[in-house]
Amino acid sequence: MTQDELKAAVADAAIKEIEPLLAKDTVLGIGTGSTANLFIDRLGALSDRFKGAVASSEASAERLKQQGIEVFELNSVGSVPVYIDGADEVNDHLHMIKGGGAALTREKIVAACAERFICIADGSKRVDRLGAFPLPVEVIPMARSYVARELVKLGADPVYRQGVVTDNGNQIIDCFDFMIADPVAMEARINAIVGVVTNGLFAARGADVLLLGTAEGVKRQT
Ligand code: ABF
Repeated sequence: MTQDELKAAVADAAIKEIEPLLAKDTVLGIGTGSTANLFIDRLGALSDRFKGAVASSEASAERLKQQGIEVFELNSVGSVPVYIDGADEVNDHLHMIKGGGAALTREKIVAACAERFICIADGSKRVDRLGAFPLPVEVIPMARSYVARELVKLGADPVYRQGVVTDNGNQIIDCFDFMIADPVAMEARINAIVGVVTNGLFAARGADVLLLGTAEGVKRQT
């Protein structure tokens, strides 16, 4: 199976996973990226069975609207029963690196609000140790050089992602060559650097369910 077929299979599995949660007042949390897009495209057929969605990016909000799904501001929503999103890497503890698409801060906010986080990913995202994928860090623009110097002290090789402005008006530094032994501790340590908005480690609040697309079928891990 191709990577795209594996992503489509997990999108199908995610629809089955969330169907029992759908009710007239349900507002779903929806992520960003190509796997999340496949999920959004399938969700359109169910649009009359739930209230709407909050999105982790402007791009996903637009795609949801195209599917006839109403998009709400997070501040106007009381609860988010489930958040469905992809990942760049995921380990056995369901800790993740996310943010390859630069949407990490909004993704982390929606994930924090959600009662349950369902990670949807093809098998290539599964790793024993996080860090082969460059860890994104969203920074306030004026703090970029300072934050980069602090990231070097933590062992990373930081590279400014040129030309990218996040939905929040900030910039992204990618941390290369950064094998992460303790994701929970490193997430907190990077977030404590002044000028960091957030980093792409999702470990303090990891996924609750992983739907992983493999050649043997979709594997479900909790
Ligand atoms: C989002 O999309 C991100 O956090 C992650 O960077 C990316 C995964 O993309 P894809 O599904 O296209 O592999 O979930």
